[in-house]
Amino acid sequence: MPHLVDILNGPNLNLLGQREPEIYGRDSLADIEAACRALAGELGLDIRFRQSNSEGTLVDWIQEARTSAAGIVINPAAYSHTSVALLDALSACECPVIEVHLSNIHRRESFRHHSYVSARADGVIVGCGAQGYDLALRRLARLIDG
Ligand code: CA2
Repeated sequence: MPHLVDILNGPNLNLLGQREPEIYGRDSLADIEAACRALAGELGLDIRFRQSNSEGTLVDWIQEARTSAAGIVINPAAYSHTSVALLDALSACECPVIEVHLSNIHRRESFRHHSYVSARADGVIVGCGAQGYDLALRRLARLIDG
C-alpha cells in the first residue's frame, strides 16, 4: 500500500493566485494540489491535501497525521511565526516533517524570520515558490524510504 502523506496549509493560503503574485506566485492552491497529486503518483505516495484558517483545526489534523501518516509537509503560513501549539503538535509526531514557505521569509520583514515550526522540521524549504511543495514531497519520499 502507498504511504500516506499529509500536506497541510495554514491561514490565507486559500487566497493564493488572487493577490500578491509578486510575493507568492500565480498558482492557486488548487494548482499546487494538482501538481502534488501528479508527483505523488510518480513517487508512489498517497496524499491528503488540506488548508485551514484555524490554528485548532491544524493542530487536530497534525494529531490525526500522528497516527495515520508516514510524513507531513506543512506550510503553517502566519502561524509559523506565532504558534507554539503547532510546534507542540508536530513534536508529538514521529514521522518526518518538511516545512515549506513559498516566499523567502528571510528576505522579508523581521517578524517572518523566525518560525517555531522549524525547531521540529526535518527540512525547511523557503523561497522556491510552488516548486517548494515538489521539493518537499521528493525529500519526504526519500526520508520515508529510509
Ligand atoms: O511564504 C509563505 O509561504 C508564507 O508561509 C505565506 C504566509 C506568510 O504569513 C508567511 O510569512 C510566509 C501568508 C500566506 C497568505 O497568502 C496570501 C496569498 C494571496 C493573498 C494574500 C495572502
